[in-house]
Amino acid sequence: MYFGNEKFKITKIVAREILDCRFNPTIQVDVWAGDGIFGRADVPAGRSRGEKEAWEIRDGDKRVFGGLGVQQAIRNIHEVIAPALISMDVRDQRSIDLAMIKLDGTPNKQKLGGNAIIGVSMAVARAAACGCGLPLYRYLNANAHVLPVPLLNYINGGRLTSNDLDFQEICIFPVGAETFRESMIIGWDVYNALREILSSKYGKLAVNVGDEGGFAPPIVSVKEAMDNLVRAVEISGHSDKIVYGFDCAATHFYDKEKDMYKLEGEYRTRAELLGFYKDLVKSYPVASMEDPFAEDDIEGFAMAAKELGIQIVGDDFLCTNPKLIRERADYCNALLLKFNQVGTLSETLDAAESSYRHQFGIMVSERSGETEDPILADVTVGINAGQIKTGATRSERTAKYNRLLEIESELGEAAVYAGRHFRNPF
Ligand code: 2PG
Ligand code: MG
Repeated sequence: MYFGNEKFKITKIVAREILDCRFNPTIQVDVWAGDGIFGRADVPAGRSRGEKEAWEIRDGDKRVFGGLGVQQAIRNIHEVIAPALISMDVRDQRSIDLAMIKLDGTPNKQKLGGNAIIGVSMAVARAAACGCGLPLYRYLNANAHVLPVPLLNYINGGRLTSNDLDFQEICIFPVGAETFRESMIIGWDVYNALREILSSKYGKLAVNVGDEGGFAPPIVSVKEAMDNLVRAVEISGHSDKIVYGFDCAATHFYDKEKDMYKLEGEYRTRAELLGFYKDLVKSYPVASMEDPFAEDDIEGFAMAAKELGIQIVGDDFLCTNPKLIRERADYCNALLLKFNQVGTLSETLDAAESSYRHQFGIMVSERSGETEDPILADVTVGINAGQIKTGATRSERTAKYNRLLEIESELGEAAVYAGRHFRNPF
């Protein structure tokens, strides 16, 4: 505890209802301390959520925002959380997060709401950085210097669109760029080449975009989607700089009763699905696969981690939860890090640290329902993560890229783009 410095003591916490990029309500939190210290954070929302995620409190009153309002979570901030945190030092992130965890008292933050708690937790960090006169990434880490490789989600499927592609995200990964800025230039070239290919092959409607700003063409087959993407990469002249990544989000095509996966219209056993993945890895330079099996399919994950020879990322499988990371570390080799899955910044940092100690790669991730808040860019650099996943186009996604461009120029020569070392930047 940092006693006696009035300047850093929390004086006021104010939360309000705002809208995310899907026009759904979410929470914005302002934290004030001392004399003019201020931090603000917005809470994102997932659509393809893991069962073990921190609980998101929604009002349920169908007359307002179809039941998705967050007024109760906001009341919890004003009436329960704020009174307990007033006078605490904004730099004492861990004690503040622990105080909220204790006030909630449930294992998944069900009482006060994971959405309420993470909003306060992030706004506290921003206020602390403001009070210290530092950008957030620098406040989090004096040695922050790694710029992540962006996993650019150019073909959207699954729950992010209305097409029939089962994989949720088909992405390029510009590992051969020299800088983050160059990764954006490469991204622009490929995105625009892909637009041309898709609209000439499938018609104008094929270049409408999904929830994360990638195209949502009427394609069912993963290989067909990949062939188009690979062609776009070839046309743009960047084949030597790009590998590929998927978020299979397999929880959503798993049939629990049959214990089978329904992919591209066919029921498949675990072994058959693994065979499908092996074929993909053989056919294209795939470097990363997220949630290739359902969230509790340890057997499936174990096979993928052992036999595919690529990065296997746990999203629903790990839920950014330090306990799950410990228990499941042998069955994947990278963490998808989403703050609101676990519900406090301290636990998010624990999850990152635990992942590094297990020799994991870390990919910091947006949610499909984002706001303009770019906080995840700062946290990505703050933990020197080598990878970020934040969709494709549209301002709630580019806000994160823009912040990374800003950080890269601010760091100047100290900035290191993770590139081909994305799993282990140094
Ligand atoms: C995912 C994410 C983000 P959501 O599954 O990785 O891309 O989707 O936020 O809906 O969970
Ligand atoms: Mg996912």
